[in-house]
Amino acid sequence: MVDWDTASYFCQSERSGSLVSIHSFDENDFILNKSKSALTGDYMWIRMRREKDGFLDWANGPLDLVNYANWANQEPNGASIKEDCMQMSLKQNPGKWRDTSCKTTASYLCKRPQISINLPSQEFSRSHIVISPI
Ligand SMILES: [Ca+2]
Repeated sequence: MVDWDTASYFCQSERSGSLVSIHSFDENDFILNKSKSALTGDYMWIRMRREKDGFLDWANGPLDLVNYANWANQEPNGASIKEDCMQMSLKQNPGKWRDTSCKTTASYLCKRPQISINLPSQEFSRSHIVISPI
């Protein structure tokens, strides 16, 4: 379990990728399922962060559209109390997102494009590899 910065740095430096970004219900489900075999703990980091301008964005990785979210009830609720990093719940509220302090610790998954040819590019699970950090 590590804080958001450590997780993000590990994915970039050790896995040539980034923390997971999520762009559809299917992708959210895919990652939740992947977490069940790969991760421990109640939450995992995703790459979404609150930027200085207050907007949520996919930080520290490729430019990705913010086109999907799966917030838990009453989340995100931490704009005024520095809950600037986002997590996905694994146990209590599986698949739902929340904002929380970037300094708390959680598990994480890294994502990187699959290097291959003749890929059906729209199918997430074949166009990307999601890997556990350890
Ligand atoms: Ca929150």
